[in-house]
Amino acid sequence: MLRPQDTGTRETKRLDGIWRFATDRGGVGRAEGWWRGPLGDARGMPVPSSFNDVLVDPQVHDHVGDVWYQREVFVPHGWAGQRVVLRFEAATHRATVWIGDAYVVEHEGGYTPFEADVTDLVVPGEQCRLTVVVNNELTWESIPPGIVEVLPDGTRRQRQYHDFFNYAGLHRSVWLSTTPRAHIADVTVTTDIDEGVGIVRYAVAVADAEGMTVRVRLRDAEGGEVAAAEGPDGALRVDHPELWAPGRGYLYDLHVLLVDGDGVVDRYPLPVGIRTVRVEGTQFLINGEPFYFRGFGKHEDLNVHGRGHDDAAMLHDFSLLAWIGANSFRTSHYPYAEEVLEQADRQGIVVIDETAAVGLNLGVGGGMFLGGPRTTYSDETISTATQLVHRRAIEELIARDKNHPCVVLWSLANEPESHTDAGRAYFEPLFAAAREADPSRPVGFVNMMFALPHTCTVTPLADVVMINRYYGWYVEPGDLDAAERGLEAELQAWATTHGKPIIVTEYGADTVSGLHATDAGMWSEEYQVALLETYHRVFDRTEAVVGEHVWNFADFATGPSFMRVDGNKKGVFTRDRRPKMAAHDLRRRWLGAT
Ligand code: BDP
Repeated sequence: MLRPQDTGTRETKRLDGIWRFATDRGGVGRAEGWWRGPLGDARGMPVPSSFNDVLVDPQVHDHVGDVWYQREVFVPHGWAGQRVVLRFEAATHRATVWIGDAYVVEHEGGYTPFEADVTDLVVPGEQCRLTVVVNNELTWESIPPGIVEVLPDGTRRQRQYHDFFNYAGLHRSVWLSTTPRAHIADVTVTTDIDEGVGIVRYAVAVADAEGMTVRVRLRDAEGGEVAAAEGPDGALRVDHPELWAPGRGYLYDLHVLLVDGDGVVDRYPLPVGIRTVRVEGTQFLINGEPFYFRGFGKHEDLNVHGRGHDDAAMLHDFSLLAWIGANSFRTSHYPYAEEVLEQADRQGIVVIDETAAVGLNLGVGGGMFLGGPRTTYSDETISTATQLVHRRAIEELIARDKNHPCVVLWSLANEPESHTDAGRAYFEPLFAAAREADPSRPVGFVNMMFALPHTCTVTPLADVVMINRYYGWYVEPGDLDAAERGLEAELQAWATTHGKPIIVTEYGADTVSGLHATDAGMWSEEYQVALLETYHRVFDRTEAVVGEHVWNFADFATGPSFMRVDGNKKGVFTRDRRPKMAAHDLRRRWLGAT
């Protein structure tokens, strides 16, 4: 699925702005057909944004169920004769869409785009009513999972198995766009380096284009043509290629043309970075060179916006990554906005791309439910129905992000139950699906401490070991000597048992910005620095460790919990992006800055 863009043959109209918005407290909107007319009792709500924190209204903030968005859309008169497409980049966690009275499309999964051909539902030069119902409930059949409790008075309450706040709404842009009727439907690019020559393999899918021809031209960053070919798939050879590399986001432009005789029917340019990714023994190789991941697990999380995309905030985060000397991050715990990946491509930042499968582990979350279910994989909990949704989430993620050079590794889940045969049975088909969808990149998942080197049943399926560890925080709290011993012993065991590269995808300490202590007590800035330095000593002694991603880049909002004070405070930056002491310390380690 190609992202809309303006080209010589395509036009776009972003439908961002303030939409009419209503919470459906009684859950009656679908039965009453709210899309058939203007929403009653509507308030304004910005798109893109989470709806939760914009208004000062606890009933909106904590709403569980359906919310309705609506606006009028003018379809440009010049679009007559074109194919018109409506696209949502993210509706969290599921949505159904109507134009006027007509049903258009529905989609499950809060972080991948969906679109529909609406040519027959709109009239160029006229206005139409666009209505979307977005549902934010997490259940056993959603990724991530959760439980909706219905209280005696009918109020719905969300229980979930992850700490970050369940932000919801239209988090990313909504687009109306055109393509010609005969059009380029998809482009897939993989790259290789063959004795110094760059190879760009491409495959172009077209629609309604019988008898037409595909042509591709590859241009360098200055616009000079370096290779060209004809046909829907093939390989381009680039002599003396400028490689895409960490810290150097060099991009070529693959110009795809659909031609009919001499006439260009459709054109679509795609940025392409030539690079290779391979795992060899305990090394993670980019362009044949050992790569060491320095960076963070992040969140899409901001004051007021929630998880809503914001270009200014995004560029500021990237600027902070450069300032601190990070070369990579993980899209914990869901696919991020496409703008983020585009920026990572340009900036040469390496990305571990993760699905929204977090909390598939009732051994952790079960306790929070005080008697809730404890068996993770069963017909009543994480079942084959969940697995099917998870599989689609993986396929949609790969379909969306396959062409980004920044993405070097797929993460299929965060901290699932992975020490049991049931976990292995659940994940085996998912690894197979990911490898089928993308044979070119390594695949992994993020392990949590219940599954150790000799008991983890899922790591054998993965190309790399990714582990989250909290020695010195949840384990051996306050005792960094014990933490150092425990961490070192465990990392050695991972290295010898599996012989794969190890990325420590989370480690950190909750830290209240401004809290200082001479004895480096827990929650102080001094403790965060001391904990990170402890881990770094161990990493530097362990050859198989090829990456350190501190948890978290910034403080972030969570649901209510006795373990959190105004959110998760493991950020190296505060939620408004001010550095804690640890940020300066990391900058010294990563950049040698003084
Ligand atoms: C890890 C989770 C992460 C949490 C973190 C924490 O992967 O989402 O925020 O713990 O507790 O287990 O800070």
